[in-house]
Amino acid sequence: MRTLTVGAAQLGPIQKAEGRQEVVARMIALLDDAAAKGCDLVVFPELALTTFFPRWYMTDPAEIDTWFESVMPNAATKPLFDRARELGVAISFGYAEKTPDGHHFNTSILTDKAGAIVGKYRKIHLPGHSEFDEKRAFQHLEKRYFEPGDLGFPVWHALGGLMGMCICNDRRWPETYRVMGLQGVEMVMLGFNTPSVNSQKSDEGIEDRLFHHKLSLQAGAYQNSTWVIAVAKAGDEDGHHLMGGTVIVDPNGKVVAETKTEGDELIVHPCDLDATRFGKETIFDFKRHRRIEHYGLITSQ
Ligand code: CDT
Repeated sequence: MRTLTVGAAQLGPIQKAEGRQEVVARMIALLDDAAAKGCDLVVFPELALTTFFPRWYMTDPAEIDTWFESVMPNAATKPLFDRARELGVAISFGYAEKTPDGHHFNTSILTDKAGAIVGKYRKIHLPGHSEFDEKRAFQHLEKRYFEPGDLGFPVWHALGGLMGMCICNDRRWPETYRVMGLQGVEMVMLGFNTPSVNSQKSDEGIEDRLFHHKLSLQAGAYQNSTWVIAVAKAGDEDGHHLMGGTVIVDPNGKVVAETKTEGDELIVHPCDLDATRFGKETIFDFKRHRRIEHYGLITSQ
């Protein structure tokens, strides 16, 4: 057994006016709870430090940049890194990244138990639109504020396993899991901010949204025989509701832990990374069973 005890640390809503320091204090409280429960790793949501700002239409580059971090860790997040190091707990969380040469990404990182960043992923599948869309019930401007990630879908030897990351909308694409699966991934960590209604289809509500969310995660986990840790930012942000549904999915595709609320809430599960072996060596032994001569269309268009 290679057991990694994982905490999926759901965050409740973060209002537009809420500062990063307040949010980091909430993250530290979840981290403390996770450490007391024996966690090796705590996973936080996408854009964990702020409200889901891509719902707001902005034109002033200086205003837009207030939502981005140009250094990580920085003054606001240092207390989180310091506490993680003191506790000997690895962390993963998402934030808006501005690079030294001015590129903007929706990013997540993984640290080791000493608080050093050992992995970085930049969101590849950016949903939504880039200009104000009056036809939508609310805006989802990720294509305006972020560039598609430029790092691919790497996996990292960390915490005694092979770890991968993706972010929110990436979880709906089978290619996301398969590219990591082909590298032998044993645990995929992801955060999400998912509005509980479809801005272009008012009759698609929270029940359907939760269904598609779990369907994607469970299929990705099963078809690649990997753990999937999916962590929400949930609840009502300035009148805009985000669904919950933080889950831990085992390599058999089963949900083994799930949050019950839309607030700050920790769920914990001891994840045996060796439980990925059976699927990888039998039905999803890619080397033996895949027929890549028939898959060309997937990458040619
Ligand atoms: N954050 C994020 O990627 N949210 C999307 C909403 C899609 S609607 C434009 C998601 O796939 O959950």
